[in-house]
Amino acid sequence: MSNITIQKVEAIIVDLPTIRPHHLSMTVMRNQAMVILRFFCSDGIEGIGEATTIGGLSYGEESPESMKLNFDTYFAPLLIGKDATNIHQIMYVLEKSIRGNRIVKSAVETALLDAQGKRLGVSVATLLGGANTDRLPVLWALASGDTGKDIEEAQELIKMGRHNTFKLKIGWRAPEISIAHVAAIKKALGEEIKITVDVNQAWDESTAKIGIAKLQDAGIDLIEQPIVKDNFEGLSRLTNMFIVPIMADEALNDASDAYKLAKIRGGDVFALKIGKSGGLYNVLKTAAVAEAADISLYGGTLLEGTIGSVASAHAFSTLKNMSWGTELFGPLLLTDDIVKKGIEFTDSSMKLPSGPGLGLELDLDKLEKYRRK
Ligand code: MUC
Ligand code: MG
Repeated sequence: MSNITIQKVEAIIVDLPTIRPHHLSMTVMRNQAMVILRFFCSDGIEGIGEATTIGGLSYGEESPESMKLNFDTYFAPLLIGKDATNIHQIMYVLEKSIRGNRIVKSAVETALLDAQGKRLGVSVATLLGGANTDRLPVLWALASGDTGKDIEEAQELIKMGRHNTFKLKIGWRAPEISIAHVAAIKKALGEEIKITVDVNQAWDESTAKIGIAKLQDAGIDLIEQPIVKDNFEGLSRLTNMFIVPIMADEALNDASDAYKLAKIRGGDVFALKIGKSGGLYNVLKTAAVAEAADISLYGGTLLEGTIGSVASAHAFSTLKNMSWGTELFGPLLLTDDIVKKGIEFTDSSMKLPSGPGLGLELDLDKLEKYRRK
């Protein structure tokens, strides 16, 4: 046991504006609320983490407000005075004492890894065993709610070289309207541009059978979570029925879900997210189950800002094959940032920051500016 302890912790809700409304099947996001964790350790090192979800309580069971309240009330007393260098020991205590709250657990583990990396002078990816790559492919989600605007947005981004793959968020309109929207975008962008579709659980299984057949005919590359998350057998039936790959997102939280889905082939691809899994080590366990079952990997997001996206990128960078790339574009959806130097997005990919820990520095003025009063 080291004598380096966690002395003080803080959870700050920040609200950042988005560049445009972002339409999902269950909500329209007009700004993003993130809970930023700051851990101050007895050796003078600070670790930072981020707990972010989508649209209050409309996407998952944790909201920004519940995450801050639960952190302050239940997590903080378990963290103060603990050995800051023993991350597994702290996470085991949290696992035993606190049910669920996976997004907060992920942010806690991120802050501990950031501090430990800074302490040892190595990156979070190095702490996880080493990065396999320092660049990860990043797609962009078209979700303005308007077909013409989505096409213009995509064409501009292709011209800039920022993205060459697009994910379309559908399911909030009637299936025939959604499918016509997807087909029009695919046709306008052409063969070389990959298009994936996220239905975010909006269809029942029989609607999904008809809808996916049409999306497959339109040349769509990947279909994400077409049906309700609990219908594992349905996901398995759809996976067996179609050539176009089906991806499990909301159905899959941790390695135990991954195991249950893998056993029945509920998905050709798994969307990994540190928030869903409850941390970086856990997301790698989920990935290990997928790899064992020959299920492909995709680096997902809960539309985190820079801290959460970089934490995800450190974990994803250690995997040997992220064959479907990532969607770590969250920071690009925001008009501003709360870190000094953000992520570099070029060539349809992002670069992993190179400094110790996450490789990020908080901008305290911006943190104050966007802090919820
Ligand atoms: C989801 O379900 O994948 C990720 C990108 C995006 O636009 O929404 C999220 C959530
Ligand atoms: Mg999804």
